[in-house]
This record gives sequence, structure tokens and C-alpha cells, in this order.
Amino acid sequence: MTLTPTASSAKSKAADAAPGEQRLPRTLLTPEDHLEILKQLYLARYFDVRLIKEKKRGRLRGTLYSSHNQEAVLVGSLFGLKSTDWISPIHRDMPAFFMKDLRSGWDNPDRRAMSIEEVCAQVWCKSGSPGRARDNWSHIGKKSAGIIHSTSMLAGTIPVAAGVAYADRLDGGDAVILTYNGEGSTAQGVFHEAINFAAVHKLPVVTIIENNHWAYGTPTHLEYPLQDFARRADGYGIPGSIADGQDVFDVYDKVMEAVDYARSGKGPSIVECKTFRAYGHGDHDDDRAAKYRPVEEVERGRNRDPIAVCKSYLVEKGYLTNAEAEKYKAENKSAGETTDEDFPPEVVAYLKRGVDFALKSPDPSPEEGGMWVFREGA
Ligand SMILES: Cc1ncc(C[n+]2csc(CCOP(=O)(O)OP(=O)(O)O)c2C)c(N)n1
Ligand SMILES: [Mg+2]
Repeated sequence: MTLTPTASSAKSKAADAAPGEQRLPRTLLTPEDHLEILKQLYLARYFDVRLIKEKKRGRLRGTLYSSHNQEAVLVGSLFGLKSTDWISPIHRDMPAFFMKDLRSGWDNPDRRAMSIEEVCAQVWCKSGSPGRARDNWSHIGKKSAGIIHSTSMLAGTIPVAAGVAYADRLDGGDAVILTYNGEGSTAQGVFHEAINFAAVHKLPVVTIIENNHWAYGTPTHLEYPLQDFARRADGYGIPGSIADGQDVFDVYDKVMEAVDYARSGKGPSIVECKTFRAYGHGDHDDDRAAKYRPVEEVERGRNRDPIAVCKSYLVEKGYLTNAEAEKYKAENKSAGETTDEDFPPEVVAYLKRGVDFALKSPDPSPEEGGMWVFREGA
């Protein structure tokens, strides 16, 4: 597969819509956009499998919260944002930090996101990384990139997102703020307070619920009495939609509808993306998860791989030939089963840049340990 449009597809012209797709946001995407989305799915997956392998070899510290099999939620929701929009990722959204605004060019120096180098330095606990080795995961953010700092307190960033939206509106901006939350975190009091505030003030906040059916070891039927977490929206009089979280184009459609609604001043909404967590809550939970989750459920969940779903759609649309779709086979494999040959070379090269930077960066000096903790001279 060359990740460029097949000869038959017209360059830079919006895709031909099938009858049922007439008014969907995806109909404005070009064939190149469709292939770019597939490439981004590979990038998110490659980041995850590489980190899983590094962790298993004892080269990374801390806990790893895999986004394996949940990549379509990130790629589909980020793809339609403007550079000036904001996001607030959580523990399972690590690729979002460097994939925001990726559509403006992987090597665009003005891209409003964190760089792959910054994120890798963070994961490898290096000096100069945003967290400076206090933590090697998602407790980072960057105001200039439009990324709200992630915290450990589940749902704790939604009030911050509402505040950012409020401030931006007062400044005359048109930014939309996308917040990511696991379905478990929707039971937090702060989730309700923040969404209520956003609804009252009609703030442009889109809350994505990544429903992977487990909150640590708690299944959804013990988290919420209804099946669809999108129904949370009913309590605030705001729209709540449901996306197939394994289908990147369905996520794109539902999130873009919510983003357009928010940007036009109508207010917040919720998009529930139904997906499946491939591994344990974190890597420390992998062995336990294998016991508390029924084998059939895990197989069913893992078998609907977002890369495979995306490829079949692209083949159906005529943007990818069957032979091209067969070339890089990252789908339906565990991290350990994949090799670099399962990914497009440009994806492998992109992450290598980040990893090489991290490995070359020095470890933090012991003096940095007290930085931002104790006041100088106190
Ligand atoms: C307020 C709060 N309570 C509990 C925790 C501990 N905790 C961290 S992640 C997690 C499960 C989250 O589940 P979910 O929101 O569904 O996200 P997922 O991990 O499935 O992506 C829990 C209980 C926490 N970080 N914050
Ligand atoms: Mg969950």
C-alpha cells in the first residue's frame, strides 16, 4: 500500500457519497483525507505497540495505559478540529498529545500540538520533558498547543475545559474544546457540575465518552443503570449521540456534528464512542484482567479492529486496492505479534525520530527533583 490515493480517485475532490451518506461530514473529505486517516490509525497503533514492547523489556518505568484498539476514537475525533481548538486528553489518550492538528502536516513546525520528541522524552523520563521524570505518562499539557493539562482526578478537566471555552468566547474566539473521558468517570460529581455549567452557558464543549466497557475491573452494568452513556446528556437538555468507536469515519461524523453545533453557538453535547479495551486497565492489571473478563468478550472486542474496519471501507470506496490493504497487516494482532514490517515506513520513521530524541536526551539531575515543589531559598 502506498498511502496515496489510487489512480482512479480524483485528487483533492470531496469523496463520492453513497445514498445513505448524503449529508454526513465525511462526504467533504477528499480521497487523500481518507488515506491520511488510515495512516494516522497506524501511527497511533505503532506508538502503542512500541511502548508495550519497551515496557515488557524493562526499558520504561511507571504504568502504561494502552490505547490499543481504541485508536479510531482519537483519530476520528481529532481529524476535523481547527488548529485553534483545544483538547483535554486523559490516561488512555496518550497519542492525542502529538496527534492533535496532525492534519496540518506531520512536519509542520507551526502545528499546534506537542511534538513526538516532547512526548517520547516524557515517556522515557528525560530531562527537559514536560513532566521532568516526576511521571512518565499523561500528566502533561501545553497551553500554547491548546492542550489542557491532564490530571489524575477523573473528569477533573471538564470544568477546566468549560472555563477555557468561557474565556475564549469572552475574547471573541470560536474555539471548540474536546474533552475525553472514560465511561467510568461519568459517575464523578464534577462531571455533572461541569456539564451543567457548560449547558447553562451554552459553551462550546464536546465531551467524548470513550466507553470501553470497563472502568478498571468494574463492568458498565455496575457503573450506570442504562446501556447508553449518551443518555447522560438528557439530564442537561443537551444532545447526546452514539458512535461506533471502532469505525473511524462514524466517530468523525458524530464528533464533527457536535463540533459544528458547538462552534455555531448552540452549546455543549456528548458523543459516546463504543469501543473495547484490548488489555488490562494498565500493564500492571494485564494478568488480573485476563481473569475478570470473559474470554469470548475479549475476543469479540479485539476482533473488531479499527484498522481493519477502516481498510474495508476504503476498499469499498475504491481508494485502496485489496493488494494495498494487504501490504501492512497491523490489525488483529497483539502488540507482541507485530513487527515494523506491519506498518508503513513513514509511520515507523516518525516514531523513531521521537524515540531517538528521547534516548539521546540526558536523565534529569537530582536537583530537578525539588523544582516547582519547594520555594527557592525558603
Ligand atoms: C476521582 C478518581 N477516582 C478514582 C480514580 C482511580 N482510577 C483511575 S482510572 C480508573 C478507571 C477509569 O475508568 P474509565 O473512566 O472507564 O476509563 P478507562 O480507564 O476505562 O479508559 C480509576 C477508578 C481516579 N484516578 N480518580
Ligand atoms: Mg472505561
